[in-house]
Amino acid sequence: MEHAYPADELMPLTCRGRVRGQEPSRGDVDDALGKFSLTLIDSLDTLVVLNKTKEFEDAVRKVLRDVNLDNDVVVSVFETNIRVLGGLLGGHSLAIMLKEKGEYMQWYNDELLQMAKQLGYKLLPAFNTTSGLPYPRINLKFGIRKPEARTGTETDTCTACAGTLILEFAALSRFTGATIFEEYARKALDFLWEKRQRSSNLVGVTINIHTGDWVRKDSGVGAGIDSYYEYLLKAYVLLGDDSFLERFNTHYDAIMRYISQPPLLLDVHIHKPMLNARTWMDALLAFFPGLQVLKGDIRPAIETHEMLYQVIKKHNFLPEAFTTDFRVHWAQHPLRPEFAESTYFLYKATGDPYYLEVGKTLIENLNKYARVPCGFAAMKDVRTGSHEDRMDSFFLAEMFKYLYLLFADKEDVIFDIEDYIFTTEAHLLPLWLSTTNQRISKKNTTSEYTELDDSNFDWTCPNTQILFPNDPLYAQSIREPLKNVVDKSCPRGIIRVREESFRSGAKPPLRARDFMATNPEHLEILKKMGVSLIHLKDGRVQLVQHAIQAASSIDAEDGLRFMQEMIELSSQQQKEQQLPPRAVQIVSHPFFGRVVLTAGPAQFGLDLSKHKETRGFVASSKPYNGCSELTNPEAVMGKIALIQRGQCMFAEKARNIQNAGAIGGIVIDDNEGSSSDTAPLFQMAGDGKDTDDITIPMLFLFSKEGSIILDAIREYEEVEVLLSDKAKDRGKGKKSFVFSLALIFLT
Ligand code: DMJ
Repeated sequence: MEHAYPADELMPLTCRGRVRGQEPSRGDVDDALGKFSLTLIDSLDTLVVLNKTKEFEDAVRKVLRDVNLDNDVVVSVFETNIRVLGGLLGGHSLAIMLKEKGEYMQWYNDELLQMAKQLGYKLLPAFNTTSGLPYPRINLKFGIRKPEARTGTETDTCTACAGTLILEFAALSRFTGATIFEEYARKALDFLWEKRQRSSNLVGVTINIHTGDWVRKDSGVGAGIDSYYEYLLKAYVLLGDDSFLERFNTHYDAIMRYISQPPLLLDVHIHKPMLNARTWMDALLAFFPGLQVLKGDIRPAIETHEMLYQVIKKHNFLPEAFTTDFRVHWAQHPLRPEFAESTYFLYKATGDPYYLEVGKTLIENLNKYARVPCGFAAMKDVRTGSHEDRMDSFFLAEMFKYLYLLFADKEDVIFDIEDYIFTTEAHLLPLWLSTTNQRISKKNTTSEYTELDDSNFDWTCPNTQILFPNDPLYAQSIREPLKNVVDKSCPRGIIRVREESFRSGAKPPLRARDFMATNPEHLEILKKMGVSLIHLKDGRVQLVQHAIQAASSIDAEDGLRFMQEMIELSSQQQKEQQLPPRAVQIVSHPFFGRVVLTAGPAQFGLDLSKHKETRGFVASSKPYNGCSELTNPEAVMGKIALIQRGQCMFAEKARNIQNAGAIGGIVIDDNEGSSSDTAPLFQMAGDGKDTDDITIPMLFLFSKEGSIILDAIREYEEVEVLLSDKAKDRGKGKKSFVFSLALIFLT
C-alpha cells in the first residue's frame, strides 16, 4: 500500500508500483494486470484470515472507491477470473460473514458482489465461440473483436484457462440468482470433457477454441492443465453435482496410470500415454499433493510432496522446472504458493508435525532469501539467489494465507475455515452455496451420467479429522525411503522402463551421439524409425519424427528415443557453451545483502565459480565508457569500477580499469530500459586475443539492474557490493554493521 497502491503489483526492488505500459512488457505475465489494483483485491480475504478485520474494512472501502473495471486494457480471462472475480467474491463471502457477526462491516450492502457481477458480465463476450470455450483474452472496455478491442483473433487456449471458471462463475450465479455465469462455465467444462482423448482419458495442454482440436497433445498435472482437474473435484464439493466427481475420477485414474511415476509426475502424450513427453517437471504441479489429499489418496501425496521438499532443500526454492534427476531446468521462482498449499493440506490430513517443520523452512527461506526492504522479491535464479523486481499478487493471496493457516489453531481464525472451499487462488467460497439457487443453473448442460455406484466414493471421506490417529508414524514410513532421492540421484536415462511397451533397457539402434547426416546407413535407420531429415537454408539440418511413417510400432518407439536423445544432446551442447549467471549483491547499508542482482558473466578475467567472491566499494570510472586510460585512477583504486557498455571491446575496458588499480568491474548496459527480467542472460566475450592478462572479475548488468546501483550511490554515496557466483547469506552485513557501531560506542 505504501509503495505501489493503486498499481496492480508491487515492484519490491525499485519500491514502486507496476503499471502496465509504463514498464517493459513481460509478455503473457502482464495479462494479469488490468489497472484494477489487482494485489489489493487478491488480498482481501487474506486480511480476514490473518485477523486483520479493521484493515479488511478499510481495504474494501478503497476497492469500492478507487477500482475501475472498465479500463481499455487487454487482460487474461483466466487470471482475471481467478484473481479479481475470485478476490471480489472471497471478499464478499467474508464481508457478509462479518456483518452477520454484528461488529464489523455493518454498512456493507453487497457492493463487492455488485462489482463481481459487473466484472462477470465483462468477461461473458469471451465465450462467444462455437465451442463455448472462452477466448484467452478480453478487453475490459471493448470486449472481443471490434478493432478497438485489440484481441479476439486467438485460436487456442490452455485447458486450465478454459476449465478453471466453474467455482467463481457458479458462486456468482448462486449469490446473485443470475444463472448465465454458471451455465457458461458448465458448457466450457462439458466441451473439454467431450474432447478428452478417449483411449487414455487424458486432456492436452492447449486446445483450438473453434474446432476443439488439441493443439498441444502432451498431458501432465502442471502448467496449462493443473486447475482444470482441481476445479472438477472442487466443483463436486461446492455444487454437489455427481457428474463432476465422475469426470474427476475418470481423469484421476488416468493420471495415476500414466502420469504418476512415484514420486515423480511426468508428462505423457495423450495418444501414446506410455511415452513420456518430457524429462522435466514444472513447479506448478506442486499443488497436486494437496488435491490428492482432498481426494483422500494420501500415500502418493506424501511421496510427491517429499520429493518436492528434497528439491527445495537443495535450491532453497522450487525452481520453475527441474529435471527427473533434480537438476535445475528453469531457474526462476516467482514465489509460487503451490508447495505451501500442499503442505497445509497434508498437515490437515495427517496431523504430522513434520509438515510444520517444512512450513518453518519455507518461512525461513522466504525471510532469508526473498525479503527485501520494500517487500518480497521473486527469485530470478535460485542457483545464484538473484532477484527479480516482481511480487505477484498470489504471494499475498495464497502464500501468506496457507502459511498462516498451517500454524493457526482453530481459535486463531475468527470463522470456521471448514465452512469454505479454497479456489485455485485460495479465495474462500462458502459451502452453503451448494444449496442456494441450485436448480436454475443446471439447464442446458449434459446429463449423460448414470447414478454413481459406491466405488466412486471409495476415496471421498471428509478429511477434517486426523486420518491416522493410531499410527503417527504412517506418513513417516512413506517418506523415509525418499529421504535421499535428490542427493543420491545420478543423471538417468530419459526413457521410462517400467512399461511393457518398452523393451527393458532398450536403446535406439542408432545413438544420437553417433549420428552422422552423411552416413547412408544412418539415414536408412532414421527412415525406418519414421524420422526425416530436413536441410535448412542456413546449412543446418532439422530432424522431424512422424510415428505413423515408422516401419513398425517398435521402430516408432526407437525413433522417439532417438529424438529424445537428440534433444538432450543438443541442449547439453548449448549449455556447455553458456556460462552460468553470476550475482551482484549490495551489502552496504540499508541493503545488507538483501538486494541481489542477476549479472552476466565474462569469458575472461577471474572465474568467480573457482575463486572466492570479490567484495568492494563501487566507483564510476572516468571516462565512463572505460575505453581509454582512466583519468580518475585514485577514485577506482582498490574498488569495483562501474563502466558503461559500448564504444570498445569489453576486454579493453577491463584492462583499463585493471591498470588503474580496480579490483573488479561491472559493465552497465547502455540500452536504456534493458532488464534481466525480459532479456536472456548476456555474457561478455573476449576480444579474440589472449586475455590471460586480465585477472580481475568482470560482470555485466542490464540497465535496470545497473540503475539500482547508480541510484544507491546517489542516495548513500558509499555502496559496497559482492561479486560472486551465488549470493551469500543475507543479513550478515547488518550484523557486522551493528557490531562496529557497538565498538565505536565502547571506545
Ligand atoms: C496462482 O495464480 C493460481 O494458483 C493458479 O491456479 C496457478 N498458479 C498461480 C500461482 O503460482
